[in-house]
Amino acid sequence: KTVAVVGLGYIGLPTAAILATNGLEVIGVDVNVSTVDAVNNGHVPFVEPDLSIHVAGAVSQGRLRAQLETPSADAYIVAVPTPFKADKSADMSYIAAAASAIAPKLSGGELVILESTSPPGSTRRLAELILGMRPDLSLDGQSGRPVLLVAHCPERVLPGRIMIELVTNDRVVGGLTPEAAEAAAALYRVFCQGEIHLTDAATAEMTKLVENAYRDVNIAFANELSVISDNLEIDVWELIRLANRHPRVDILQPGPGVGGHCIAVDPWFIVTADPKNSTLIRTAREVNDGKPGYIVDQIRKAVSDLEHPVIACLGLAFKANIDDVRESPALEIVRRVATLHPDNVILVVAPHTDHLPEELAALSNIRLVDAYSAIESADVVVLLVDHDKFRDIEPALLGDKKVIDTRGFWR
Ligand code: SAJ
Repeated sequence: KTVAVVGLGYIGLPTAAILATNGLEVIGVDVNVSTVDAVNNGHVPFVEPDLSIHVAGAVSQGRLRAQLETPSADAYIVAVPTPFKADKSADMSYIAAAASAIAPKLSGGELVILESTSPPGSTRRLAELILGMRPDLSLDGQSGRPVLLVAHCPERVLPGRIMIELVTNDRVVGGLTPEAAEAAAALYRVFCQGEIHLTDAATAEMTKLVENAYRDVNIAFANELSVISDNLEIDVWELIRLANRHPRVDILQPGPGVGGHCIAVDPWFIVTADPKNSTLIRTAREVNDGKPGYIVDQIRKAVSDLEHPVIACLGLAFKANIDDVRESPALEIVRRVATLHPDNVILVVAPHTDHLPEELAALSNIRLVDAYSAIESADVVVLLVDHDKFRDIEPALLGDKKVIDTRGFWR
């Protein structure tokens, strides 16, 4: 059996590697030449624990190779990005491009799985795009036309733990037909030790979106509490710790906002699908998106009575212990502070990377330094990301500097 994995990003590459190390012949497809070259040399173009060893092993065994062209295969896993556009609707162009590349390669009987997190109806749309180009095929063998099996199997792995969670998490597999769901489940059973739950494609799409919206709503609750607590001069961390002693209360942690390519994006796909009825989900998004602005305002107040203040910002990534800055509230805060205070020096500490991301590199008042020199030179210290590496910083080092601690490290 040959599997083509279309899109070798944070999800596609781990999935390709794990299928290959479990004995399948896997061809990875990506539009990016440097990604294709890296994979063929056994390298991983981003940071993810244990992934390199899987990729290097699979490539050296000859079971995984990457190329620009979509090949003929028995199964296709589409793991391309579904970013949102300015109007918060999903950009389906990468899925459409994958459909166009797959369609001419089919001869009937193949399985096409959409893994990308997608708005409700996307799996059917993918099938319609392919069948539009291949009217000789059908989803159910109607009029004797060969079958195309189409299913949705959303990824649910946590960045930083992808290689473990790929194996241990349950999977939800939704088919456009029951046969498609069965076929997709059989493929995931090759490496997945969790339970595989079969359903229809639209329910599988919604399941994934709902998981992330659930988390977003809960983080919004914590973020709203932190603003209320500041206003009432209550320590929100102590408040949450105490409330969580109740057997049925489990409040999450506030922070500078919600980032990443999933939780900050997916709830919008629900809102766009039914704007009238998704008040809570939309409001949670707005609460979380409002948090960076609130922190920027706190920084503005802290520097207002200082002359030429130096501001240290600890952390850039969207969450702890990774280098990923996609939709990162920390990055957004640094960018806004540097732009608002062009005459002030902003010292940025990003322990998981050695360079500033593009969005910041152009701003001349930002310098990338280590945590200790940043704190030493700063008048205002802003803790943005709960990296383990920052946990060792003794509160005594902060002296009488002004501190904005968005993660409750130095209470
Ligand atoms: N955050 C808080 N407070 C918290 C927890 C998180 O402010 O108490 C923030 C983080 O700092 C970060 C954001 O939320 O900015 C999201 O981080 P996360 O660790 O909650 O989640 P992701 O985005 O890394 O991964 C999520 C996971 N979804 C759920 O837990 C429901 C993961 O399982 C999904 O596979 C992933 O989204 C995805 O790809 O959709």
